[in-house]
Amino acid sequence: MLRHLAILAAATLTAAAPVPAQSDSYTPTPENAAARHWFADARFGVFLHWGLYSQLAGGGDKDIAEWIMENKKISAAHYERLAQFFNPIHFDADAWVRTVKESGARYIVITAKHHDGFAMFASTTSPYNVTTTPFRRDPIAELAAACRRGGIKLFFYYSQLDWHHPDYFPRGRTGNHTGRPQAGDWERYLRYQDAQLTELLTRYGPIGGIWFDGWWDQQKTPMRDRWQLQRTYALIHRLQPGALIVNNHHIAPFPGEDYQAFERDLPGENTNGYNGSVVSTLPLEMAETMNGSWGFNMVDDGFKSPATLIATLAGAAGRGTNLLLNTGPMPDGRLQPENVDTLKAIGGWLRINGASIYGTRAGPVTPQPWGVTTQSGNRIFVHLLRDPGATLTLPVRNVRAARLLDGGTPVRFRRAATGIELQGLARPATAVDQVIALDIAG
Ligand code: JFZ
Repeated sequence: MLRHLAILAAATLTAAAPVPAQSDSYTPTPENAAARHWFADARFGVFLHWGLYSQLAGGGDKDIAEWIMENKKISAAHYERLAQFFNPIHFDADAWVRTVKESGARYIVITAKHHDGFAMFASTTSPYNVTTTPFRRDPIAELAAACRRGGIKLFFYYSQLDWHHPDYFPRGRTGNHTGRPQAGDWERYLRYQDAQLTELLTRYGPIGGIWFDGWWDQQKTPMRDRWQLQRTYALIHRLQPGALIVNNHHIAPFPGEDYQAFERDLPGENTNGYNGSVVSTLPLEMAETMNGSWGFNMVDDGFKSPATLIATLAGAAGRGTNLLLNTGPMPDGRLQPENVDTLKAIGGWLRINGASIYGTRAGPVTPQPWGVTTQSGNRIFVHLLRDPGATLTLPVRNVRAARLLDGGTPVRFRRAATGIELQGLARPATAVDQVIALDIAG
């Protein structure tokens, strides 16, 4: 940061032309700009947390899943044993993709490597990868092929933080109970990371992008720019210019990042204390769990209802944000049946109401107690997430027609001083999200 300020100051003294701020210095390629547009249009993705930890299923603790190595202070040597048992005999990539398609989601983000450091893909950088387990197959390759067949874009979650690699040193906030020697070559770790990313970007066809996590582990250690993000991001954009980069660091995006991630909160909200208030002008995405857990947890039955999650999806769309909805596949390779049911229910709603979500941007009315608006061309969608009463005044002009999106029943309206007043509204108490489509003059 100080270095950037120094460069800016020096540049200001010598150059007459305005100096772009550091955050503007990255110009996306045309492929990348097109991918961002595709991404914002997609509006709904499925997040998959799957790894060695899935086998432990939280160990009976509702609050533990993919963090079990850290939470239970398991040494790297002991945790490695899990690789000897990994054999998800029911894994069927096409079945996963079918479920994702039935949910209406347009993309998948899967954990290629989580904090435990285990590569779920065939990596030649280290034997600590899925092909050295009894399973021997490369589930990432199978999923990439199934996604290609199914027209689903595939993104890779990649943890910069690593609880296993000895060269992840100096250690950060976590990973301090793994029994690794207090020594390591940080530059060698970065080379390992870049080598794995190169594999992910060259062996699985065109991918949607890389979803980084774990940056924050080094946040409180003295060398804050230890990550050399620009070097890693440049590598990715060079290998696949259309691949999008996102980093779950919970602060304002760095140059090179193509969209901004929010964790279990809508942009601008911060109920979990994870997200700062900065909402950038990049495309936005909010990741959310179906129960309380990212990785499979056998005792967490606190499943959010389809209605709740559809409201989250619409609420996100009304804020110009994608929903990335998580499910943690089970150790046998199947998706959790409860989650499959929920995904199908969301898909059922989207088949009828998808026009109010896909391809939309945030609508002209900011989020309200009754719901949100989205817009696509000359159509504005009013999402009634709660009963607004019989009439609703909206600051929208030039309305030609108003109809329920589901069924097309006309909705009465009259011009009001500030826009229009919708009349005779009767949102059924059982409605999840009653959508009214307004046609406006072009
Ligand atoms: C991260 C991961 O740690 C988690 O396992 C999961 O993959 C999720 C999607 O992303 O979650 C975080 C990241 C940062 C903080 C908390 C949880 N943080 O800074 O407090």
